Amino acid sequence: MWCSVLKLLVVSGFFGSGKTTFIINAAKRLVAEYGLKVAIIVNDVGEIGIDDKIINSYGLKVKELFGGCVCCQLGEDMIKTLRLVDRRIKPDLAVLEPSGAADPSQILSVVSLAKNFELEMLPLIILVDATQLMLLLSEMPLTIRKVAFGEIVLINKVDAVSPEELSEVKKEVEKINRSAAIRPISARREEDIKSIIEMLKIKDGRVETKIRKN
Ligand SMILES: Nc1nc2c(ncn2[C@@H]2O[C@H](COP(=O)(O)OP(=O)(O)OP(=O)(O)O)[C@@H](O)[C@H]2O)c(=O)[nH]1
Ligand SMILES: [Mg+2]
Repeated sequence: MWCSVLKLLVVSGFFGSGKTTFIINAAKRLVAEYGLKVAIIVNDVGEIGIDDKIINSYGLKVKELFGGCVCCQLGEDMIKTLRLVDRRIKPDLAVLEPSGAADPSQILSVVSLAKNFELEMLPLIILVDATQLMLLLSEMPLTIRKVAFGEIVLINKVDAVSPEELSEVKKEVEKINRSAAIRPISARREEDIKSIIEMLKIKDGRVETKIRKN
């Protein structure tokens, strides 16, 4: 019996860290250059999928890319949504943007609970806003500790900080997460998106990277 496996990329991070910007730019590239069918799953319908301005400016084909733009909350609903996306859209890759308040460890445990359902997680990406990290560390230290769960930590908005500020932020991120691949990027820059996609090892229209399998 043929059995599909849903490849899932989770792009987490605090509010405003640049998740949507990263996902849209990465998805656009995955569609155009790798020929992948990408489903984007966000918490808020309307957050990205139906904004005409974004769609037009990126020249995206709405149905292909946003076919999977569905409401999702953590827990059973998330699994139901993933199943639905798998069955109805059959994407090569599903990209999930959890709310900025979501706890990445909770997402991982929900995913591991998925039964009778083939799901492969790509490395968990966590975005950090380089312009906000020092402030968040002092005001909301517990929130920023969640960065420890990332397998790839993207220090975003490097265009908006000085080299000195970036190096300070990088040191702090390294203290919080010693095992992640840490990359400074601007989610607005094509070349940065390209290099992160290369880390996901996509070959012949297939996502090869496989970190977890439930
Ligand atoms: N300077 C700069 N701004 C960026 C970059 N990436 C994203 N932004 C801006 O940061 C703001 C938040 O970006 P989003 O992509 O909406 O962030 P998000 O994490 O999806 O936000 P929420 O869904 O509200 O949590 C927007 O105004 C973006 O244009 C970047 O690389 N550099
Ligand atoms: Mg967003």
